[in-house]
Amino acid sequence: MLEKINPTRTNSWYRLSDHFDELRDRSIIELFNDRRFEQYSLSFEDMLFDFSKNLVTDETMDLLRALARDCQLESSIKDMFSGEHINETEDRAVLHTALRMPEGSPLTVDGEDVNKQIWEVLRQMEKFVGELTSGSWKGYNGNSIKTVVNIGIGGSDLGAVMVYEALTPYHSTGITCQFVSNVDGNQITEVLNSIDAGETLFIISSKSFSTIETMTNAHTARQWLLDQGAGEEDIKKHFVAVSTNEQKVKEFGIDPRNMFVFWDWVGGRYSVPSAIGLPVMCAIGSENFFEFLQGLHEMDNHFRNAPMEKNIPMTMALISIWYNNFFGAETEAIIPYYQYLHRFPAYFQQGNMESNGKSIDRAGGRIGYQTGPVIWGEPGTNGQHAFFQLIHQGTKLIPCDFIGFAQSHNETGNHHDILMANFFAQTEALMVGKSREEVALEMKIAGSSKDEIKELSPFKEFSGDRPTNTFLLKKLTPQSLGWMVSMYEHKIFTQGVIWNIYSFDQWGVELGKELASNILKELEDGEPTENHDSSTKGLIERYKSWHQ
Ligand code: G6Q
Repeated sequence: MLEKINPTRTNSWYRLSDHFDELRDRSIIELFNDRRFEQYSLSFEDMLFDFSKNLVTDETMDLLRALARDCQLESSIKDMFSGEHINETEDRAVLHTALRMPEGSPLTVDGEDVNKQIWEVLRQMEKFVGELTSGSWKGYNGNSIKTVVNIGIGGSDLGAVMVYEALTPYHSTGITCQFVSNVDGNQITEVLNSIDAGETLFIISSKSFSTIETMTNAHTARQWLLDQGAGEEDIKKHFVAVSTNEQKVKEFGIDPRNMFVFWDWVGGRYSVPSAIGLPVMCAIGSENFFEFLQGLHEMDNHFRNAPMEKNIPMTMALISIWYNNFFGAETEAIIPYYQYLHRFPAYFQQGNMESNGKSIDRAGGRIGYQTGPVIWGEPGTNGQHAFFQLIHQGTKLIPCDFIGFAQSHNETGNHHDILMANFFAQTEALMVGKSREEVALEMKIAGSSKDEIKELSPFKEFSGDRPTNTFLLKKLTPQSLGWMVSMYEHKIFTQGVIWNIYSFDQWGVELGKELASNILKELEDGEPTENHDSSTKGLIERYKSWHQ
């Protein structure tokens, strides 16, 4: 069981507070010497993690590692990997790491060999994808399947979308996927308008098989298929389910043989390596999917076994705690310089904010310090022409992760060099800034008058000292994507342990699932709206009068 230690009451925290007072007014650039890059970067396979552009010294890192030790990080890692019920508020193990263990590595949890169960499902998925891609799986009119539509939301959508998009260059089976998540009927309408019923297979992805958005979309898709000319007996040819709830899957009319199971110890936002990844496997094939699992597993091993000084997820977590809890940084940006990773920030927005957006500690008390930051981001270079202004010159401190690749899947002239030139230039500029004197000199050379220089130079000055992490990888592959996903997952875990919170429940999401149901009844029955504050009542009444 995870210990219940208030991090702010540890010796290392007190020492970090003193150390912060000493370091806060120094600049990152003055910490640089010839060896800083070497000393403040770590390598893992074909990935380089450079954290030298942060306001940290050896003492900072030592104290942060001491904090992790004081908070029992090492025993917590053992507890997670061995299947202890560390998700205590739901009394569940947390075993997404088991999902990517190689076949034949037995792991017994609650009396079951989970590795055997996992690989049975992976092989079932492989067989199914083989039937789709060979054309032996036929739709109601005898055609083979060309399009897969995944219907799911949150953890049953975001991971699959992110990996599907990220691995676009590995789409190799001839099957394309579409994703429907929102209960907003506009989304499913557009998707249904774009597909051919006889060549489409719907995957209904829902751990509970009772989420209103998913079930509403699933029923709409089912009715649409019937309206296109399929019969009830054809439903099984066009619908499969990914779920933990066999009873509800049967009630929907899906043949349980076409159900791909996962387990209560797989959290939604950690579930893409499970059967939730089925749409991904449909597009990239089983070999590539297994390579993705292998990458995840390799980083799991690194996290579990590498010493703290060399441990990438731990180092990321500790640096982030430094800014979050001592400098008061409220947000962190993830900025991939690779278009295929355009959903990566959104994926880890959920991963991080749903896991560590908590204000009650593991002892049930209200927390008096900051926990999870707001996570956001967009791909570079687009972000540069949008929100980078605030990162460079705003009043807020925003630590950023920059992710880039040495090799592109589409070199396309010199596009990739231009992209990467921006990538390197931005982290350098964020750290170094531009002084008033440099601005004045530049303006002078450009022919500006003394008055113009005096008037405009304050606006053109950049304070610098804006911290960044850089992740430079050789190439985006299923394996290297696996490294990155696991790396961020374990960063989140490490922080949750130190912040003394439960990272694997999500009561805020559960609340959302309940709230709308009462109002839905009021919207549908036409009765006067009662039992609300005047704002909510006023809004509902106006909606009803306009929604005739
Ligand atoms: C993820 C959350 C949440 C969940 C969705 C969908 O960790 O629990 O995003 O995945 O609410 O839930 P179902 O899979 O049960 O439909």
